[in-house]
Amino acid sequence: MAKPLLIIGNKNYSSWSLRPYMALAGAGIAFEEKLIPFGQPIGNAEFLKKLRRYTKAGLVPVLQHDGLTVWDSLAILEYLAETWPRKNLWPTNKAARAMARSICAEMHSGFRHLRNGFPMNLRRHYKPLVLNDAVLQDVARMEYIFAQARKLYGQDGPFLFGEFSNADAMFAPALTRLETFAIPVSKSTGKYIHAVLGTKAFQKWKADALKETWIVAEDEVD
Ligand SMILES: N[C@@H](CCC(=O)N[C@@H](CS)C(=O)NCC(=O)O)C(=O)O
Repeated sequence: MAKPLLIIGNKNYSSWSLRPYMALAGAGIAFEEKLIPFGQPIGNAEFLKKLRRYTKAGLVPVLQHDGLTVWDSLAILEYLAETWPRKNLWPTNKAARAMARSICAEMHSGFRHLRNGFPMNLRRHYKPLVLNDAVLQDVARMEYIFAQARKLYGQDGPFLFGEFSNADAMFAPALTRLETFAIPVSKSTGKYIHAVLGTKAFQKWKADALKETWIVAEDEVD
């Protein structure tokens, strides 16, 4: 089968790009990547011009494979699971799969307070900040999800559903935020963060991110 091409933004900042990258690399699917740097401000004409070659949607990530174009992280995760079924990117158990899909959708449309106030920025490590109630609620909800998935389906490995799945890929950027912003979490969440951020897939992404020199002012919190 031809290798898919994943089009992404800056590895230091592009949280949505990290998700399909983690799914591909975490599942061991061979792929090519094309990075289009954001520039200033985000959404600038130069970025959009380069991206237009692949999609008119105007956002990364985008996947091209076998003459098809798939855009938006969640659609890409679905496409990968369907195209490489033996990689079990969705859990094989139906109830686990239903939960995995639900929490991925919840991440895709929710956790706004955490996502908006604490942008992914892998090169920074912040001192603990005072968190408002809305952010604390996002973190509590996320930790509850993690605990439930691990308790019900996590017995065969360190990830949410035991083996690595799309759910771990989807939450990976949030885990980086919990770490870089020194957000207090339970011991079991800490272990889960360690499992995902310790994968070869994430370590490779991070090593590349740390070599980048582009600064995106909107994603720098002071
Ligand atoms: N819901 C979309 C969000 C994609 C998104 O917001 N991508 C950001 C980068 S992380 C982007 O392309 N920003 C460039 C811009 O806003 O011009 C997805 O899941 O793929």
